[in-house]
Amino acid sequence: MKMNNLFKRLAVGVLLPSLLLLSACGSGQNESASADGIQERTIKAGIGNSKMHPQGKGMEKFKELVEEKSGGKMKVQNFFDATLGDDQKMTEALQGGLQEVTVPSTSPLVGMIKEFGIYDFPFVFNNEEEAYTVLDGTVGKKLLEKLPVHDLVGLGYWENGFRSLTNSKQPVKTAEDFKGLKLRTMQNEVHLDAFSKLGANPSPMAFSEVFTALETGTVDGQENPLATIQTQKYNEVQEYLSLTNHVYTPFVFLVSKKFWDDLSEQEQEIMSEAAQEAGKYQREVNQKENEKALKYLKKEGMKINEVEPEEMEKMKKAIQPVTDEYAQKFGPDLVEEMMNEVEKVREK
Ligand code: TK8
Repeated sequence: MKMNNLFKRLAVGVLLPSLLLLSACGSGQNESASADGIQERTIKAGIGNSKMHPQGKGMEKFKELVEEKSGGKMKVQNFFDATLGDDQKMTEALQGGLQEVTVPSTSPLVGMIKEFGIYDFPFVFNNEEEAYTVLDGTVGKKLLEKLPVHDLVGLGYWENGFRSLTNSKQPVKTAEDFKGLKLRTMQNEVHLDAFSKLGANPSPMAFSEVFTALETGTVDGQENPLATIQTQKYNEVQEYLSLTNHVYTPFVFLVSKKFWDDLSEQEQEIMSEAAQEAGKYQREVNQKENEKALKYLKKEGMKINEVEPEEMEKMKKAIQPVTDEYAQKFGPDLVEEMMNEVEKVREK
């Protein structure tokens, strides 16, 4: 009894006020709000790709912009190469308030928000402009609005981009060439089912495990945009690069909602503007670096092939049942809205 009372008093007298004090301070800052509404803060940001990848360059731009706009009060600490964990793990760290920012591919987030899977339908976008129209338009916004109930805030889309296939066995020129290939895919059911439909043996795997899996032959191949193939040095363990461009992957800029809710309006604006400005820059860099990467990979001796449009059409047909099935699951109206947006760009 006595202990109990003592504990209660301690709780009310010491623990409670210090807890209140802690939550008033929020995470990562040590000064109270100043006249301009900006406090000293440290923002821990992590991504899966390297500092040299366009995504890394985007993060460095974000850091520069936040620090500049906050007069040096808000600091961004960038962590690259999945040192804080892979996309799913970092997203969970944001939800728990242990990390402030991450920019994952949307694909591994489908376990949380299934509708993100509409971006995983192969051969939907023909070029970046079509993708930007959907992502920056009403469809893209609707999906970002699904984040806050999961303790996340989405500040827009960056670009991972069009994915192509590498493997150690053979050039992939036709739908038949996928048969029997052991492929790493992202942790995403649309990708898994689509590659299965083509006759490949796909297995889902976190990004940071891919190089070793390719090197040891656990899988024969993987698919990613060219800048990733270059910066992850997949060319050292893969002989063939087939320019399939089979699907476009966006990155989504995520902030921990716990952290976000603690920010002043001014601070939220700084984060939001910086994420968008850096995103614009990142998309430009990405397009340029993907072009450069193709030349680099050729020079490094990868055997590169294109895929004829009729063969692409056959691949698309083969996986149509998968797309149809998931369109039902994700919401036919949403899929229709996306396709209408794409059509509008095509008609221009
Ligand atoms: C990086 C990943 C990567 C993605 C993948 O964290 O997993 O293959 O393309 O860019 O998001």
